[in-house]
Amino acid sequence: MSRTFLPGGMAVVATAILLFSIVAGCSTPAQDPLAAKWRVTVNGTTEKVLSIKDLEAFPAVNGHGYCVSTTGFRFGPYRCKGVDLRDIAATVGGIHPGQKVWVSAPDGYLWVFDYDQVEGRGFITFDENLRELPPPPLRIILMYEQDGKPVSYDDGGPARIAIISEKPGVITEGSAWVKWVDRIEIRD
Ligand SMILES: Nc1nc2c(c(=O)[nH]1)N[C@H]1C(S)=C(S)[C@@H](COP(=O)(O)O)O[C@H]1N2
Ligand SMILES: [Mo]
Repeated sequence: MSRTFLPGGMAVVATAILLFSIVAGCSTPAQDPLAAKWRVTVNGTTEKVLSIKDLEAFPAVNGHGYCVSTTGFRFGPYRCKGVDLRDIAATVGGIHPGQKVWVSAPDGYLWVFDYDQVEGRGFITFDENLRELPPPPLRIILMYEQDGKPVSYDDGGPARIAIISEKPGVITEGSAWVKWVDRIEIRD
């Protein structure tokens, strides 16, 4: 490389500006390029399209999330922040007894929650040793922050399903933690 694109001094300044914008500008979910483009379509009796900014305007729910894959690999524990699925459903007519919520992602993955689960009941839970635990009250959230940071793409961000509890150490099945959520449907 005998010739550079920018004179040395300008390259240093450009790098400094770039680094500054990464540190200062892109740390909140809505400003992250992936998060800025992300939308979820919510379908019930009406339809709404929500952005991360829209999610941030809902009442925020915080809790402990911890899941395990079918192969026994554990993800977490995490501090999870997001929006209760019931609050999201409420914007398109709500969810009523007997209905189900279909949550899907661009890779074709789909998970269905029944009404009881949306109310936080009927999940199988485990303790740290993967022994089944009487399930405490749980909440399903569409999580946009994990451990105080935007959810990374690798972790299923910008928005992923998390099943959370008030106290830590409650493990749920990873298959329900839909990554890269882009569609939520309330169905009979
Ligand atoms: N969109 C999407 N979400 C998904 C999956 C998937 O394949 N696609 N796999 C699920 C399963 S089975 C598990 S155990 C957890 C963690 O899966 P990972 O090991 O692929 O991260 O994510 C869940 N969410
Ligand atoms: Mo899994």
